[in-house]
Amino acid sequence: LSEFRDALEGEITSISKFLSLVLRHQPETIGIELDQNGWTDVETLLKKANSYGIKLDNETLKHIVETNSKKRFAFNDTFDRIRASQGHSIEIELGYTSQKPPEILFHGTGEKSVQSILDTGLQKQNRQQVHLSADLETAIKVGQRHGKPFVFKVLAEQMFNDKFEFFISDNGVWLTDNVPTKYLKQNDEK
Ligand code: HQG
Repeated sequence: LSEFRDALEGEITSISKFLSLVLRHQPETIGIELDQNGWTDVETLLKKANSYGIKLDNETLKHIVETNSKKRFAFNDTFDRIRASQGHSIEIELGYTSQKPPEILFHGTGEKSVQSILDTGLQKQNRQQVHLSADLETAIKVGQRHGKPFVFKVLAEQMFNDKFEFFISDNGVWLTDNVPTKYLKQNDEK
């Protein structure tokens, strides 16, 4: 049975990637629109997806929202709208309230970016914010997406005391606009 399970899991993963594409980056590829807070109508999303040959129904969508490993997507209270909880490249207002972060947060990147980050600090690049995590393991995983991983410690509490704003997304990712070099430490540095 394991091969059927693997096949199903593969399908779920590709639908999840499709949802990341249209809910974070390019809704226009299937002709949907996100409102200013990133929400879109579930029925329209399903209809448009189907019209582009993506087989997706309400039940599967609910399954993905509930079981997605990083809880990337969220429904509104009435389950008729959906959005990505973070990770957007298009400009939207997520509406999270500013919060005091833990003393230290982590950011995983690829070794090839380290020098540039030391030169200019962490920049949001194509996304709307810099993404940070409260735990080291997550940062290592994120870094692995960019080649040989490298983890920076971010002196988050110190930044907060210096009036930088921090937000935590519904799925537990810490967000901030940028991190100047003076708040960065290599993970093994004291
Ligand atoms: C790097 C995933 C050179 C930065 C993850 C990163 C995350 C610089 C890359 C979420 C730089 C941008 C975001 C500078 C930053 N010079 N490189 N000054 N400043 N960078 O994908 O943080 O699975 O936009 O280190 O789990 O890797 O999609 O950001 O390597 O939460 O849900 O520029 O995406 O979530 O890459 O990942 P990304 P990220 P999902």
